[in-house]
Amino acid sequence: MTSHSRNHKRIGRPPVRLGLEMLEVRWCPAVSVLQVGTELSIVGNRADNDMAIVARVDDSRVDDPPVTAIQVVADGIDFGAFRGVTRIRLNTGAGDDSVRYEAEGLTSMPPDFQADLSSGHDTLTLEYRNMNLTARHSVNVVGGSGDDETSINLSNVDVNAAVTLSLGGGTGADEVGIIIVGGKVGDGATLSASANGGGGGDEVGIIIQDGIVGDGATLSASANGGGGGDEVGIVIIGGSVGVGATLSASATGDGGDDEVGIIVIGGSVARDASLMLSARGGAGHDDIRAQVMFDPQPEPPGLAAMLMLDVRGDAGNDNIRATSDVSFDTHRIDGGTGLDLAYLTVGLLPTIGIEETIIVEA
Ligand SMILES: [Ca+2]
Ligand SMILES: [Ca+2]
Ligand SMILES: [Ca+2]
Repeated sequence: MTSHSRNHKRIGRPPVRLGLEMLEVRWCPAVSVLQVGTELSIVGNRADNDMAIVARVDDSRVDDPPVTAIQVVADGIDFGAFRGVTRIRLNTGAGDDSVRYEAEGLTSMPPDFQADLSSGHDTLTLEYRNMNLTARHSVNVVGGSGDDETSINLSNVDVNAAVTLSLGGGTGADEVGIIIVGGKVGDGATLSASANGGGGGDEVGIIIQDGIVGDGATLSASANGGGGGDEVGIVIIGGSVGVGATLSASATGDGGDDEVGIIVIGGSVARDASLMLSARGGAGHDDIRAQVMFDPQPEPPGLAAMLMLDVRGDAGNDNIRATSDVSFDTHRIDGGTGLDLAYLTVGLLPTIGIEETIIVEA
């Protein structure tokens, strides 16, 4: 290329101007909160996120019927109130996250709740207070990997609908708990509560205190330790099972050497009602306890109701002890394979105090 043509090109090119452009100020919180239609999505990042989600009656407005507002505060930032939400989807992302969810005094149905706590050692507590659940409602929590603590408390909730609670710890040593105090399952309604530890040595528990299962209603509680050596327990204290109603409780250790227990203390079971209790060790050397202590007043359960007790050690060398102050219509005590030791003590008529003891060595 000649020097002439180079000069020619330089002349024809427009001058380049360099300059600085102002960057807009961007607000980048670690947690994103977005409502699309009736779904509220809350997503954390890789850091340890701290979230508080509160559902309560929106008292900033006068509505008839009153409207529910979901207030979200995450990592110290107030994201404001969201209305018209029928479902909350939460993913906390990696990191050791802490989430507290409260639904209090609502006059309409709270949003369904789905949470994935992802990796990290996470904590999630859910509390429902002073409200009626009058339609379908579901809570589904997955702890993901890490040692997670998840719990739901249905204190003082009057349940009149089809409600499904499912809490899963995932891998890691988790604590998973469902507590129902004074909950009522209305006539013909259904409450299904399931707590699963997943892999790892978990503590899994369901407590039902003074629960009322209405006529024809169903309350089923299932606690499962999953793989690993777990502590799994279901405790039912007081309460009543109405005419034609069903209360079923199933505690399973699953794989690993587990401690499994079911305890029933007091309460009443009406005629044509069913009480079904199941405790299983699953594979591994398990320690299994089933204890039933009814208050025989005003009517000893078992005389007019269907009572079933199913205790199994499954594979492994298990230690089983089942005691009851009432007789069961069907009871199965089965050590399964392995060298098991099983004791069954049943007071056929507790007022007279006759007892029958069966020792099974397999
Ligand atoms: Ca996170
Ligand atoms: Ca986790
Ligand atoms: Ca686990």
